[in-house]
Amino acid sequence: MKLIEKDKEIGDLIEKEKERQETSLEMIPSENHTSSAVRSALGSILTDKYAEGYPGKRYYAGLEYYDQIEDICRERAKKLFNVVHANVQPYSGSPANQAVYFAVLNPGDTVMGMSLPHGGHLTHGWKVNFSAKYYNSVQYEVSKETNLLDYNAIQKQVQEIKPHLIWAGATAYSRLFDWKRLGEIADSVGAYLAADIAHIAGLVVAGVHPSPVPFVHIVTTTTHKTLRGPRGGIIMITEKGLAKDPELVKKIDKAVFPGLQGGPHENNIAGIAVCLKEAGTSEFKEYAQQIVNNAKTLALALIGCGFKLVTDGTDNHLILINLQNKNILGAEAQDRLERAGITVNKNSIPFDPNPPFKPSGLRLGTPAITTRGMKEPEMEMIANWINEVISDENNCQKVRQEIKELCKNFPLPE
Ligand code: DSN
Repeated sequence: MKLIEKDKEIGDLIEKEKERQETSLEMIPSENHTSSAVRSALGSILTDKYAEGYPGKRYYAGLEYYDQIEDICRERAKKLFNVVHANVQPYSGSPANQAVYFAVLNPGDTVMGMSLPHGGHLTHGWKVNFSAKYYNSVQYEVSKETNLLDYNAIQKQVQEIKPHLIWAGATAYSRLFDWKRLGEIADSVGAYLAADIAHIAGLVVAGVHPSPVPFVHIVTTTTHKTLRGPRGGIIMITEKGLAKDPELVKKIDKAVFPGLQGGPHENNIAGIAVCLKEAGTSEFKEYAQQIVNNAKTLALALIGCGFKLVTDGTDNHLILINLQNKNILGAEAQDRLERAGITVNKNSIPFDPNPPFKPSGLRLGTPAITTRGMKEPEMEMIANWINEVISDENNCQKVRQEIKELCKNFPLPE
């Protein structure tokens, strides 16, 4: 029986959301549209069973096929990212990062990560998060002049602080990471270096962003952003990580289960396995390259419309607009664009004079609209629409109609 016949209330809302996605542009850089193959695995009977433990060592019976699925998923992750171990059980990115703390630190140990308002993540030691409440967190920031990571300054700070763990990775940084330099900095004080590549994982596997793997000990990622899978998390250990700590595989696996989680969501793990297979194809490489080409085109077109971008452009999938010269705050801009059919999110900019709930920036990205097949000409149109809506609220309805027309030519993946 169809969902809509069994539960009309929920079925109707899902249909409405589908129509919303079909007729508008999803431009939050951490979001994407999954394939129907990924969604089939996710919505399969694999949601029915408990599977506490790991393949071959479970606490429940009846897991012959679950074991094979999780093994395939782990092997695909190892091959795709070129790592020696992958744990595919974390429920998402924050639990994956939490497991890293649990595996390699004791409460009170010192951790360094990029400050959230400068582009980092909550779990990299931001003050309201467990990572700063249970650990001694010291944050590094971007340069005031360039808004870029200043590796000399980070090195100096690391030498003074001598952290046990350093996080590298971001949610709102539009430039490449110098993993080699970060590796040297961590090694100089004997710290673990963990790369959180949640935003850029799809770009990394496609080779359009340098891989951190040769230079870091641990890599974490979500699976639903540029990687285009279901919501989930992976923790990976590199050769360098194993050389630093031969117990690292055991420590990470024990931290995930039984340390922090119970039964893994094996339907999700099957969906991740499918997305990892898709991410190993030549079509995916082209897709990832197009994400970056689109972001660069959009960035230039926005600059052409008088927008000021943090770091003046992008090397990856995301753009951070500094709205201070436009006399509008991020929240109002986000609301206007939503009414016009462009979904983006308000975001702090480095050294933002305004509070996080009323920040001066707007974060947008190209992964989802690139999945729909949009290319450079559409990026020019989108920049003009953003400009029209930010310049004059009265343009929202006109732009909404134009976006609906554009979306008819770029269906969601089926
Ligand atoms: N919430 C994610 C993002 O939007 O970037 C980070 O975890």
